Amino acid sequence: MAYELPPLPYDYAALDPHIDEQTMHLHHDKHHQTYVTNLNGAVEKHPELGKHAPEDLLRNINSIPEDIRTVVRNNGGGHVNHTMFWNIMKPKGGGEPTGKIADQIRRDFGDFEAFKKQFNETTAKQFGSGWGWVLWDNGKLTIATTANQDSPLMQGKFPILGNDVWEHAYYLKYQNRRPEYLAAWWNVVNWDEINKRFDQAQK
Ligand code: MN3
Repeated sequence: MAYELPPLPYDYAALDPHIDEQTMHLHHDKHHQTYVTNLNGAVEKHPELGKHAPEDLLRNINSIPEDIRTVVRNNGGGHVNHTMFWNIMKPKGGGEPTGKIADQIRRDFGDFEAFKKQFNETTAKQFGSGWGWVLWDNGKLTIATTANQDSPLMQGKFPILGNDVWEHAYYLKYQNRRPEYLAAWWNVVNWDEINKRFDQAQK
């Protein structure tokens, strides 16, 4: 198999009470696994693609053979988005941003509260399934959403962080209350990992 489901970097119950154990099991073991399985199925038809990092498949989505392009877009996107997602969270996370990303947030948004408010409001409004993003875009941080599993990498933008607003990410605990999930999510963000991604974005 070209691609593999990475293990969750902490226990399934570790993000409780903000994200419950059952949601983490279904989300990681079922949803993420399905994206990996479907991506592998597509790449089997063009095995030469399987030696590339999944991020590179997305960056070059327009050169993926047409017969598998949509499958790679949806499932390669799902794989890359979720791999990032598990890593930018941690138990006992949250708090104020630290390091270089804290400075950049101040520069581009004034303060953390204003940044969070803009992210939460923008992401709450994403119609249907998708993601809210903080992107590194031409030397500044911007906030955006994408539908489905579309990755900002397909538009040449680097995702510094993203939150999953598919209902599978929050419905068991929060039902239709997406804004409540968005507000709680900041309690589990991993600023160390987000700083690593910020460094990577600038390379
Ligand atoms: Mn998801």
